[in-house]
Amino acid sequence: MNQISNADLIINQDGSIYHLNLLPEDIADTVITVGDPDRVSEVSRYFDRIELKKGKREFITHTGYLGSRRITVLSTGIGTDNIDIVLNELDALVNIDFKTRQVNNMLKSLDIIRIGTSGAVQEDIPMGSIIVSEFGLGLDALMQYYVHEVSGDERILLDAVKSHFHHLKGITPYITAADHGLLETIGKDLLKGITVTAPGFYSPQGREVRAKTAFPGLVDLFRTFSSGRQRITNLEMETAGIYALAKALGHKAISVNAILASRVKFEFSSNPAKIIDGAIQMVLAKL
Ligand code: R1P
Repeated sequence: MNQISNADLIINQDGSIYHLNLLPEDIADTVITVGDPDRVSEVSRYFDRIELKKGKREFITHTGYLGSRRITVLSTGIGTDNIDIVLNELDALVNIDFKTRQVNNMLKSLDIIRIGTSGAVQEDIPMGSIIVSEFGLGLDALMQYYVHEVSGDERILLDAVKSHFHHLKGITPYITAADHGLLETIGKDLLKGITVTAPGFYSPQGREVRAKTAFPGLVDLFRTFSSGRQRITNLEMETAGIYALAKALGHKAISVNAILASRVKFEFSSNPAKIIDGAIQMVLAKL
Protein backbone atom coordinates (compact mmCIF):
# COMPACT_ATOMS: atom_id res chain seq x y z
CA MET A 1 0.00 0.00 0.00
CA ASN A 2 1.18 3.55 -0.74
CA GLN A 3 2.81 5.58 2.00
CA ILE A 4 1.36 9.06 2.46
CA SER A 5 4.24 11.55 2.21
CA ASN A 6 5.44 13.95 4.92
CA ALA A 7 4.23 16.83 2.78
CA ASP A 8 0.73 15.44 2.25
CA LEU A 9 0.15 14.49 5.87
CA ILE A 10 2.09 16.68 8.30
CA ILE A 11 2.68 15.17 11.72
CA ASN A 12 4.23 17.37 14.43
CA GLN A 13 7.37 16.33 16.35
CA ASP A 14 5.24 15.09 19.25
CA GLY A 15 3.22 12.82 16.96
CA SER A 16 0.18 15.10 16.76
CA ILE A 17 -1.61 16.12 13.57
CA TYR A 18 -0.48 19.46 12.11
CA HIS A 19 -3.29 21.96 12.83
CA LEU A 20 -5.53 20.23 15.35
CA ASN A 21 -2.48 19.39 17.50
CA LEU A 22 -4.11 16.08 18.54
CA LEU A 23 -2.86 12.52 18.93
CA PRO A 24 -4.99 9.64 17.60
CA GLU A 25 -6.00 8.63 21.14
CA ASP A 26 -7.19 12.17 21.94
CA ILE A 27 -10.49 11.97 20.06
CA ALA A 28 -13.71 10.10 20.78
CA ASP A 29 -15.89 8.41 18.15
CA THR A 30 -18.53 11.10 18.74
CA VAL A 31 -17.24 14.55 17.77
CA ILE A 32 -19.26 17.72 18.38
CA THR A 33 -18.05 20.65 16.29
CA VAL A 34 -18.77 24.28 17.07
CA GLY A 35 -17.61 27.38 15.21
CA ASP A 36 -16.66 29.56 18.16
CA PRO A 37 -13.63 28.39 20.23
CA ASP A 38 -15.36 29.83 23.36
CA ARG A 39 -18.30 27.49 22.77
CA VAL A 40 -16.12 24.41 23.42
CA SER A 41 -16.19 24.94 27.19
CA GLU A 42 -19.90 25.82 26.97
CA VAL A 43 -20.38 22.23 25.79
CA SER A 44 -17.77 20.46 27.95
CA ARG A 45 -19.07 22.07 31.15
CA TYR A 46 -21.91 19.54 30.91
CA PHE A 47 -19.47 16.59 30.77
CA ASP A 48 -19.22 14.45 33.91
CA ARG A 49 -15.46 14.37 33.44
CA ILE A 50 -13.03 16.17 31.12
CA GLU A 51 -9.93 14.11 30.36
CA LEU A 52 -8.18 16.34 27.85
CA LYS A 53 -7.93 19.99 26.78
CA LYS A 54 -5.73 20.91 23.82
CA GLY A 55 -5.65 23.59 21.18
CA LYS A 56 -3.83 25.42 18.43
CA ARG A 57 -5.02 28.46 16.47
CA GLU A 58 -8.85 28.39 16.40
CA PHE A 59 -8.98 24.61 16.92
CA ILE A 60 -9.73 24.04 20.61
CA THR A 61 -10.50 20.47 21.71
CA HIS A 62 -11.96 19.05 24.92
CA THR A 63 -12.52 15.30 25.28
CA GLY A 64 -14.43 13.82 28.18
CA TYR A 65 -17.32 11.68 29.32
CA LEU A 66 -21.05 12.17 29.56
CA GLY A 67 -22.02 9.17 31.65
CA SER A 68 -20.13 6.32 30.00
CA ARG A 69 -20.10 7.97 26.56
CA ARG A 70 -16.78 9.47 25.48
CA ILE A 71 -17.27 12.69 23.52
CA THR A 72 -14.94 15.17 21.86
CA VAL A 73 -15.95 18.80 21.34
CA LEU A 74 -13.84 20.74 18.87
CA SER A 75 -14.01 24.29 17.47
CA THR A 76 -13.66 24.73 13.72
CA GLY A 77 -13.50 28.50 13.50
CA ILE A 78 -15.45 30.10 10.66
CA GLY A 79 -15.87 28.81 7.12
CA THR A 80 -15.47 25.75 4.93
CA ASP A 81 -11.75 26.46 4.40
CA ASN A 82 -11.38 25.47 8.06
CA ILE A 83 -13.75 22.52 7.58
CA ASP A 84 -11.34 21.19 4.95
CA ILE A 85 -8.63 21.08 7.63
CA VAL A 86 -10.81 19.75 10.45
CA LEU A 87 -12.46 16.94 8.50
CA ASN A 88 -9.25 15.75 6.83
CA GLU A 89 -7.31 15.81 10.10
CA LEU A 90 -10.08 14.11 12.12
CA ASP A 91 -10.19 11.40 9.47
CA ALA A 92 -6.40 11.02 9.50
CA LEU A 93 -6.46 10.64 13.31
CA VAL A 94 -8.76 7.62 13.10
CA ASN A 95 -8.02 6.09 9.70
CA ILE A 96 -4.29 6.52 9.09
CA ASP A 97 -1.50 4.77 10.98
CA PHE A 98 0.86 7.67 11.79
CA LYS A 99 3.87 5.31 12.09
CA THR A 100 3.53 3.53 8.74
CA ARG A 101 1.73 6.48 7.06
CA GLN A 102 -0.70 4.02 5.52
CA VAL A 103 -4.47 3.88 5.57
CA ASN A 104 -5.78 1.39 8.15
CA ASN A 105 -7.39 -1.79 6.84
CA MET A 106 -10.41 -1.29 9.10
CA LEU A 107 -11.86 2.17 8.52
CA LYS A 108 -13.60 4.00 11.35
CA SER A 109 -16.70 6.12 10.87
CA LEU A 110 -17.05 9.05 13.28
CA ASP A 111 -20.34 10.62 14.34
CA ILE A 112 -19.84 14.34 13.67
CA ILE A 113 -22.46 16.65 15.17
CA ARG A 114 -22.25 20.38 14.49
CA ILE A 115 -23.90 22.76 16.98
CA GLY A 116 -23.85 26.10 15.20
CA THR A 117 -25.55 29.46 14.98
CA SER A 118 -27.55 30.56 12.00
CA GLY A 119 -30.05 33.00 10.46
CA ALA A 120 -33.53 31.98 9.31
CA VAL A 121 -34.84 32.90 5.85
CA GLN A 122 -38.50 31.90 6.37
CA GLU A 123 -41.02 34.08 8.22
CA ASP A 124 -42.56 31.15 10.11
CA ILE A 125 -39.26 30.22 11.79
CA PRO A 126 -39.11 32.13 15.08
CA MET A 127 -35.99 33.38 16.79
CA GLY A 128 -34.62 30.71 19.12
CA SER A 129 -35.74 27.82 16.93
CA ILE A 130 -33.49 24.79 16.59
CA ILE A 131 -33.27 23.57 13.00
CA VAL A 132 -31.64 20.37 11.82
CA SER A 133 -30.12 20.49 8.35
CA GLU A 134 -31.68 17.70 6.29
CA PHE A 135 -29.42 18.89 3.46
CA GLY A 136 -26.42 21.19 3.29
CA LEU A 137 -26.34 23.39 0.17
CA GLY A 138 -22.84 24.73 -0.42
CA LEU A 139 -22.30 27.94 -2.37
CA ASP A 140 -18.59 27.90 -1.51
CA ALA A 141 -15.89 26.33 -3.69
CA LEU A 142 -14.60 23.58 -1.35
CA MET A 143 -16.10 20.54 -3.04
CA GLN A 144 -14.84 21.57 -6.48
CA TYR A 145 -11.49 20.28 -5.22
CA TYR A 146 -12.78 16.78 -4.30
CA VAL A 147 -14.30 13.87 -6.13
CA HIS A 148 -17.63 13.21 -4.46
CA GLU A 149 -20.70 11.19 -5.30
CA VAL A 150 -24.17 12.67 -5.56
CA SER A 151 -27.08 10.38 -4.61
CA GLY A 152 -30.52 10.29 -6.25
CA ASP A 153 -32.35 12.68 -3.92
CA GLU A 154 -29.33 15.00 -3.81
CA ARG A 155 -29.28 15.08 -7.64
CA ILE A 156 -32.96 16.05 -7.84
CA LEU A 157 -32.42 18.90 -5.39
CA LEU A 158 -29.20 20.01 -7.09
CA ASP A 159 -30.95 20.27 -10.45
CA ALA A 160 -33.71 22.37 -8.87
CA VAL A 161 -31.08 24.57 -7.15
CA LYS A 162 -29.14 25.08 -10.38
CA SER A 163 -32.28 26.21 -12.16
CA HIS A 164 -33.48 28.51 -9.32
CA PHE A 165 -30.05 30.10 -8.80
CA HIS A 166 -29.06 30.14 -12.50
CA HIS A 167 -28.11 33.82 -12.55
CA LEU A 168 -25.56 33.47 -9.71
CA LYS A 169 -22.67 33.42 -12.18
CA GLY A 170 -19.41 31.77 -11.16
CA ILE A 171 -20.96 29.74 -8.33
CA THR A 172 -21.07 25.93 -8.49
CA PRO A 173 -23.48 24.70 -5.82
CA TYR A 174 -23.18 21.28 -4.18
CA ILE A 175 -25.69 19.51 -1.98
CA THR A 176 -25.32 16.67 0.52
CA ALA A 177 -27.85 14.94 2.78
CA ALA A 178 -27.42 14.52 6.53
CA ASP A 179 -26.67 11.03 7.79
CA HIS A 180 -30.05 9.24 7.95
CA GLY A 181 -29.37 7.53 11.29
CA LEU A 182 -28.36 10.78 13.02
CA LEU A 183 -31.32 12.55 11.41
CA GLU A 184 -33.62 10.04 13.13
CA THR A 185 -31.93 10.30 16.54
CA ILE A 186 -30.49 13.81 16.98
CA GLY A 187 -33.00 15.27 14.50
CA LYS A 188 -36.06 13.52 15.94
CA ASP A 189 -39.05 15.87 16.39
CA LEU A 190 -37.06 18.92 15.28
CA LEU A 191 -37.77 21.32 12.44
CA LYS A 192 -35.80 20.32 9.35
CA GLY A 193 -34.78 21.98 6.13
CA ILE A 194 -32.03 22.88 3.71
CA THR A 195 -29.18 24.89 5.21
CA VAL A 196 -27.29 27.17 2.85
CA THR A 197 -23.56 27.37 3.54
CA ALA A 198 -22.15 30.64 2.24
CA PRO A 199 -18.49 31.52 1.60
CA GLY A 200 -18.81 34.74 3.63
CA PHE A 201 -20.97 36.54 6.17
CA TYR A 202 -21.89 39.77 4.40
CA SER A 203 -22.68 39.88 0.69
CA PRO A 204 -22.53 36.07 0.33
CA GLN A 205 -25.43 35.94 2.83
CA GLY A 206 -27.29 38.86 1.27
CA ARG A 207 -26.06 41.58 3.67
CA GLU A 208 -25.12 45.04 2.48
CA VAL A 209 -23.26 47.40 4.80
CA ARG A 210 -20.93 49.61 2.69
CA ALA A 211 -19.46 47.34 0.02
CA LYS A 212 -21.99 47.01 -2.79
CA THR A 213 -23.43 43.53 -3.29
CA ALA A 214 -23.25 41.90 -6.73
CA PHE A 215 -26.40 39.86 -5.96
CA PRO A 216 -29.26 42.12 -4.75
CA GLY A 217 -32.26 40.17 -3.43
CA LEU A 218 -30.23 37.10 -2.41
CA VAL A 219 -32.20 36.38 0.79
CA ASP A 220 -35.42 36.46 -1.22
CA LEU A 221 -33.91 34.05 -3.71
CA PHE A 222 -33.14 31.66 -0.82
CA ARG A 223 -36.61 32.16 0.67
CA THR A 224 -38.45 31.36 -2.54
CA PHE A 225 -36.63 28.13 -3.42
CA SER A 226 -38.61 24.92 -3.11
CA SER A 227 -38.40 21.40 -4.48
CA GLY A 228 -41.02 18.86 -3.43
CA ARG A 229 -41.43 19.29 0.35
CA GLN A 230 -37.95 20.81 0.68
CA ARG A 231 -37.24 24.50 1.27
CA ILE A 232 -34.27 26.55 2.44
CA THR A 233 -34.63 27.29 6.13
CA ASN A 234 -31.39 28.97 7.17
CA LEU A 235 -27.94 30.36 6.33
CA GLU A 236 -24.53 29.78 7.89
CA MET A 237 -20.94 28.95 6.86
CA GLU A 238 -19.91 25.32 7.58
CA THR A 239 -22.68 22.69 7.28
CA ALA A 240 -22.45 21.85 3.56
CA GLY A 241 -18.67 21.38 3.77
CA ILE A 242 -19.02 19.11 6.80
CA TYR A 243 -21.74 17.02 5.16
CA ALA A 244 -19.94 16.63 1.83
CA LEU A 245 -16.46 15.87 3.21
CA ALA A 246 -17.85 13.59 5.93
CA LYS A 247 -19.69 11.59 3.26
CA ALA A 248 -16.64 11.49 0.96
CA LEU A 249 -14.54 10.13 3.86
CA GLY A 250 -17.17 7.68 5.18
CA HIS A 251 -18.18 9.57 8.34
CA LYS A 252 -21.69 10.39 9.57
CA ALA A 253 -22.67 14.03 10.03
CA ILE A 254 -25.57 16.11 11.29
CA SER A 255 -25.86 19.86 11.82
CA VAL A 256 -28.01 21.49 14.48
CA ASN A 257 -28.62 25.20 14.02
CA ALA A 258 -29.59 27.65 16.77
CA ILE A 259 -31.49 30.45 15.08
CA LEU A 260 -30.13 33.78 16.33
CA ALA A 261 -31.41 36.00 13.53
CA SER A 262 -34.36 36.35 11.20
CA ARG A 263 -33.08 37.55 7.84
CA VAL A 264 -36.63 38.22 6.63
CA LYS A 265 -37.82 40.10 9.72
CA PHE A 266 -34.48 41.94 10.05
CA GLU A 267 -34.05 40.91 13.72
CA PHE A 268 -31.20 39.62 15.86
CA SER A 269 -31.69 37.86 19.20
CA SER A 270 -31.32 39.86 22.41
CA ASN A 271 -30.11 36.73 24.24
CA PRO A 272 -28.06 34.54 21.86
CA ALA A 273 -26.21 32.75 24.70
CA LYS A 274 -29.47 31.33 26.05
CA ILE A 275 -30.52 30.02 22.64
CA ILE A 276 -27.14 28.39 22.05
CA ASP A 277 -27.15 26.84 25.53
CA GLY A 278 -30.60 25.39 24.80
CA ALA A 279 -29.28 23.80 21.60
CA ILE A 280 -26.24 22.37 23.43
CA GLN A 281 -28.35 20.84 26.21
CA MET A 282 -30.82 19.43 23.70
CA VAL A 283 -28.11 17.71 21.64
CA LEU A 284 -26.34 16.30 24.72
CA ALA A 285 -29.64 14.93 26.03
CA LYS A 286 -30.15 13.06 22.75
CA LEU A 287 -26.74 11.37 22.78
C1 R1P B 1 -20.57 33.71 11.62
O1 R1P B 1 -20.82 34.64 12.61
C2 R1P B 1 -20.32 32.31 12.18
O2 R1P B 1 -21.45 31.89 12.98
C3 R1P B 1 -22.06 30.75 12.40
C4 R1P B 1 -21.56 30.74 10.97
O3 R1P B 1 -21.65 29.48 10.37
C5 R1P B 1 -20.16 31.29 11.08
O4 R1P B 1 -19.23 30.30 11.46
O5 R1P B 1 -21.77 29.54 13.04
P1 R1P B 1 -20.92 29.33 14.41
O6 R1P B 1 -21.60 30.17 15.47
O7 R1P B 1 -20.97 27.89 14.71
O8 R1P B 1 -19.51 29.82 14.14
